[in-house]
Amino acid sequence: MKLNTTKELRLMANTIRQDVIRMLLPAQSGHTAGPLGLADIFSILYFHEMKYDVNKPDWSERDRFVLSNGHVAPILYAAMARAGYFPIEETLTLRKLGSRFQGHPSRHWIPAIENSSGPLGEGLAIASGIALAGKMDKKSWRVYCVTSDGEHQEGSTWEAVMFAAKYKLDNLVVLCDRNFIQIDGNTEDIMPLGDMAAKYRSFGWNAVTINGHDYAALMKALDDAKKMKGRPTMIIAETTPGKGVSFAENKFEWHGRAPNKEEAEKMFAELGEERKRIEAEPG
Ligand SMILES: Cc1ncc(C[n+]2csc(CCOP(=O)(O)OP(=O)(O)O)c2C)c(N)n1
Ligand SMILES: [Mg+2]
Repeated sequence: MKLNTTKELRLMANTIRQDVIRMLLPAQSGHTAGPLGLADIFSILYFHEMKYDVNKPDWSERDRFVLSNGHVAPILYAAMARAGYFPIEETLTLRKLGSRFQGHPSRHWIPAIENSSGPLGEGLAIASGIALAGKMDKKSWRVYCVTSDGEHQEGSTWEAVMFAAKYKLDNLVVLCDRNFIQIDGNTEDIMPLGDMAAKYRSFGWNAVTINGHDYAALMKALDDAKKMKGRPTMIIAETTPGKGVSFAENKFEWHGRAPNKEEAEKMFAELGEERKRIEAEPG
């Protein structure tokens, strides 16, 4: 499903943010900050950018989407449900015994999920391998990968960075959720990552740093990536963890906890207000 305007995409981001809260509440465990921070990126990827067919999840010409930081699963489930892969109601079984919507995504149970994830630091290697296969087969589909800043503290990520540059994987575009938090603190306190785009450039990538909630900037960076020849693209998307909920924004404490009933009500209220503001804007 394609959405034509930024307003529609922003409303979709608001919808999937609310879906995330709806999933986390009955689960009473899971991650809040990352999924809320990534909602705008997922709205653009699933409703503007990527080529796929929900009725043919294994369509050979689909763009491949690799989620590396699997703990943000609720935002992936919400976007895929709203795209039409499965009913949104089923995602409310998040983290329940027997549900296919576990805390981290599994490719065995859910259509169109290319990679199971959860162990961090694997996705970029998986995405690079898929991109190389696409090149060897002379395919026109592209590989989209979402990764996190915390994952860049792992050596395996940098092995994949070298690999993708060596094989000139210009069919690969990676978005890094640069939210400056990880499980137990701020990234720059725990293991500083510094200027990530500069690091990527020095490894031979095309790399830009943008505001990960700026629709025009995200769309331009994705378009530029398509025009880039001979280099993979890294979009360092600076996001606000917990985006949309004032008391959760920029707090690493919300990395891995679910809202209780009272907190969820406040979250719905704030997101509901934001929805009204977006709806009131000119088309
Ligand atoms: C290999 C591995 N080590 C540790 C973990 C535990 N873990 C889960 S999320 C996380 C924080 C990673 O940072 P980031 O992805 O930036 O988190 P966020 O921004 O979503 O808070 C850690 C250490 C894991 N899932 N995999
Ligand atoms: Mg982070």
